Amino acid sequence: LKRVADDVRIVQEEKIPWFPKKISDLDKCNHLITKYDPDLDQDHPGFSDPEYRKRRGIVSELAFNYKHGDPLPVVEYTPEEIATWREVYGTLSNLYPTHACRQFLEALGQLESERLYGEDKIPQLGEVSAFLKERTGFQLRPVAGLLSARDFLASLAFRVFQCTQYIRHPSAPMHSPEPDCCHELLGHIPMLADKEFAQFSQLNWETTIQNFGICKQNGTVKAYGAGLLSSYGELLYALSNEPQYKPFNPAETAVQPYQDQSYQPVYFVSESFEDAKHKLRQYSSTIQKPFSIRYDPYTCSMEVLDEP
Ligand code: NLE
Repeated sequence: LKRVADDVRIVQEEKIPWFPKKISDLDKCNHLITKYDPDLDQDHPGFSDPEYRKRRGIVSELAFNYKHGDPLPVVEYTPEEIATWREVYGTLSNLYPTHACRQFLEALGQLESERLYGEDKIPQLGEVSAFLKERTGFQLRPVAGLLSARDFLASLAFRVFQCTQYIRHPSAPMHSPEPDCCHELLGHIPMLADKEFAQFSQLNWETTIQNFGICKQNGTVKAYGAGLLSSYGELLYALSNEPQYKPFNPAETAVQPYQDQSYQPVYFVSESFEDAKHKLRQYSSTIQKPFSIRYDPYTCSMEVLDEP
């Protein structure tokens, strides 16, 4: 009888798809979604610019060659790239005080006062990673493009955030169809410097709300989604009265496809971070799993626990 039970267990285990168990396994979590990249997407602003595509390829190569434990690659940005950054940074800086949530503004203030962020240089991943590590234990690794949701979320479980290093095309600074360094550095990094948000990101999060979420704060609505905080086109649109708003409900947002070609048709509004966290916890407890998992922060690895 015991034998049968063992056999059944082995069969069950084989059905569970592979997932990273230790932090260096993230070297295998680099599956990209290529539909928005400039080589394949005809609507990408860089599609008909061979110079741009070549440059993006060189920067992406750094990420393909990266292995856990290597120093984070340094990119020597060109004056034209820095000009794009200046445009994005300058425009967004004027919008943040009225459009971004409190946690974001606090972290951005710190990044600026430590001179990591400013209009004149594109921050390098190494220094930003060190900043985050001291605050919330998050660290960065480079990625070559838009990651699959599975690999993206798996990295968060290790408090690792995967960042692109190339920059958007200069013809479209207000919105990029794919992540770029403006999106990572301005959209995601400041939020990951907030303790509560970092904790939340590691535990259970999902990609639509992480990129396009809005929350109520002091009687008005503010953006906390990274896709909004890095796109001044969409940031203005999302907080105008044009789009449709729905109360945040994990079961619904989890299946809402987001689209990067242009702005979202609907945005989900949380009552507060507290409330969003509570709702997500409740939702994730309804997801059936054949085992549970515990993150061991000393070894940076996952312990798989059998269900009692
Ligand atoms: N649309 C965003 C931006 O322009 O910064 C990027 C979204 C990546 C998911």
